Amino acid sequence: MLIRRAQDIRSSEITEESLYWDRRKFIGASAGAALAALIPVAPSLMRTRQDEKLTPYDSVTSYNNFYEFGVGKDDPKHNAHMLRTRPWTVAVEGAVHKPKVFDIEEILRKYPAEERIYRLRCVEAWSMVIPWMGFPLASLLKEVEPTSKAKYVQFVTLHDPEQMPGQLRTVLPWPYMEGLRLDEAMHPLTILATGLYGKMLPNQNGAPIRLVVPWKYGFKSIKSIVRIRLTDQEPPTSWNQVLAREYGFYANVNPDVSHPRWSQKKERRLGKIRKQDTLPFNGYADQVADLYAGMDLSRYY
Ligand SMILES: Nc1nc2c(c(=O)[nH]1)N[C@H]1C(S)=C(S)[C@@H](COP(=O)(O)O)O[C@H]1N2
Ligand SMILES: [Mo]
Repeated sequence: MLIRRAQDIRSSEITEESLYWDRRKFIGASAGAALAALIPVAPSLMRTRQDEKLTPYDSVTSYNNFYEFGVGKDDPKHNAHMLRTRPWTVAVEGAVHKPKVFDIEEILRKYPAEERIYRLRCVEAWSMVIPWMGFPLASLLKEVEPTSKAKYVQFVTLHDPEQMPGQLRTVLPWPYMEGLRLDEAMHPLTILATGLYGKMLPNQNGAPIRLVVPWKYGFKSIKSIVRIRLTDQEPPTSWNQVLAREYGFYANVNPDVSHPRWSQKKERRLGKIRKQDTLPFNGYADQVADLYAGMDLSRYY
């Protein structure tokens, strides 16, 4: 009951963040201790919960980057209905003992979504706070048993210009591709999201399944994934292929490393007027900074 699966929640049940919080308060009052026992909440998530308001549902679902549906922020909302999210499969393959093509229904059944409130910061210096529904990517990767050769994980979005007309334009090399080092992929903060605000993921946010890596710039959080491939080499990524000087493989949120065309020191939280400071690793440094011990983060940006 407390860790609810996204598909168990009717879309009429929650329509906006204030109602959402009322529901949370109710759950908290009736079963606070049980909730605390069931969901391990990391310290920086606690901080998010205390100080940072959720970005309204309407903003989360109407101000998006999803170039497969156009390069304007409101294009995905208008065009993403063209994407058919069923049937849908995700192939997990490469350097694994048990490669497998998962049906999305099996994933939803086997890995019930739990709620994670994470900041998402775009490299373009806007940010949101989103109650995602998802599960650790590590769970899925463990099921296919990575071999000792697996050092990186590549992610690939659907490639179908009929459903994704933005792919007819050459703004990016298609399909959209991203990658993580294996330890980043296995980190407990890294999730595959299947919902937000307690509902199924809207198409414009990357239905039916997308990555969320909260300490990295938004472009690492690839949407509408059809393939996950474990590799021994650093995999190519779309943004790095098109503009290597501007978008590195690591893409950790870093206020001290400017994008070549703008500073990364501040960010605009959607719905707020005044800009706020961007935190190292997007505020998750206490949990992830040790992944990069000894690395020159101005070189490996
Ligand atoms: N397939 C795909 N994934 C993508 C993108 C994209 O254009 N195509 N845009 C990225 C960028 S730049 C950001 S900031 C986030 C935005 O996620 P949101 O729309 O859920 O806020 O998605 C990322 N994932
Ligand atoms: Mo972004």
